[in-house]
Amino acid sequence: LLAALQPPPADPILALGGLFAADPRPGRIDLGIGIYKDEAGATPIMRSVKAAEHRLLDTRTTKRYVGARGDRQFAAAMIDLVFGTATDSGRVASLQAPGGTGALRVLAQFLAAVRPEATVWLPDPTWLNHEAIFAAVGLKTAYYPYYDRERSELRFDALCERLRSAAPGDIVLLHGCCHNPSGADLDEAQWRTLAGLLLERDLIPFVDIAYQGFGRGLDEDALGLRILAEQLPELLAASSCSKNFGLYSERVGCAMVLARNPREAEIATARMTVHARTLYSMPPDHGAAIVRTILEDDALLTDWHSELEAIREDMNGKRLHLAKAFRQASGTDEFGYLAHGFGMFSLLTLSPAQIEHARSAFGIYIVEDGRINVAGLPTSRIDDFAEAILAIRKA
Ligand code: PLP
Ligand code: TYF
Repeated sequence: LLAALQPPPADPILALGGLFAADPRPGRIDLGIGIYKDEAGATPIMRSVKAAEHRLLDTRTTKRYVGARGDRQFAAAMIDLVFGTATDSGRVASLQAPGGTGALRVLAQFLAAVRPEATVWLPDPTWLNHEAIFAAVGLKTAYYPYYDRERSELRFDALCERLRSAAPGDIVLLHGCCHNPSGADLDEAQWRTLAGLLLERDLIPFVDIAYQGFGRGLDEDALGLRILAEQLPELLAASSCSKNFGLYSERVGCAMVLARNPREAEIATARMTVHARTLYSMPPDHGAAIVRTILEDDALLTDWHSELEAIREDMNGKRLHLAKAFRQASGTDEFGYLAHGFGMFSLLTLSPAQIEHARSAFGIYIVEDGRINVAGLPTSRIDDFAEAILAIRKA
């Protein structure tokens, strides 16, 4: 069974974390995995989350099974958080899932069962796991142009042109906001253009929204998804609470399907539970209970909003500082795009050798495609970082 087995290729983002942990240099900087970090490099539990946990500890009396749909009040609250008033909530099927990844996988499994011939179109570039998740359920994937690494900008015209050639009934995966890895998002006009194109070509959007609240704000970050929901008859969405609630390890997410009417939505939910049952039976309860407790309580909700706003402002402040530091050190505006990106990630145009050089000579850990987690960069190190990157590019 095992004698001929080769080790699988490593996930470059997770592997980088291992290298960082093994590096004894005190001043090293981890810009790898996407977790929010404060100035001290810590990822503390949010105040509102702690308060909700205390409340659960005091009031919960049982750990009975939650069922394959998970917590229905959580799933209903997530529809409001993600879709707002863009659609009648009765048209949305929703199921609590283990993280955004669990939601993606349940929806992929659902698609493989109902539309096995479809191609899933992914942005180039995208999160590495996307292709692997659809491949795991036997769906074909293809890429549409999304981001120009040389010019550090969106390729919206090329994106539209490629999607016009997709077959009717194909699926188009979109990042709801804070695109991973580029930080480049569509603006409102582009979302509207895209909605028209998807409608005209009979393509089904699949929105992965893993960073709601990290870009412009909770409602602002859902704007693209809501435009699609208003204009298209059907849509899939995978939402994650890992980042915006800081619940990474608890595995909280939600799989949602916008249907044409409540009857079809009920069927979609029932179909998703079949996939959940064979994948993991039922989702873990604790994290979703925390999220529900916060979303249903005015005081906790207000506190969570202000914590999220502080995180967002910190990241946006770092982006401005970073762009300014590069402008001062380089005398050009080549890095101005860093200030205009959203969420945690942006891409630097560096060769593999330069990325390796950053690690060995400066202790700066950058993902192999040049992705940096802006939140991993302490404000006190931003100027040094810009100078180090420019020195590496000159070497
Ligand atoms: N989708 C994207 C684009 C991501 O970057 C991530 C990573 O964190 C996820 C989905 C899944 O997040 P999780 O499964 O940790 O909730
Ligand atoms: O892109 C990131 O850094 C996050 C976290 O296999 C992550 O999405 C990275 C790799 C992975 C799982 C999660």
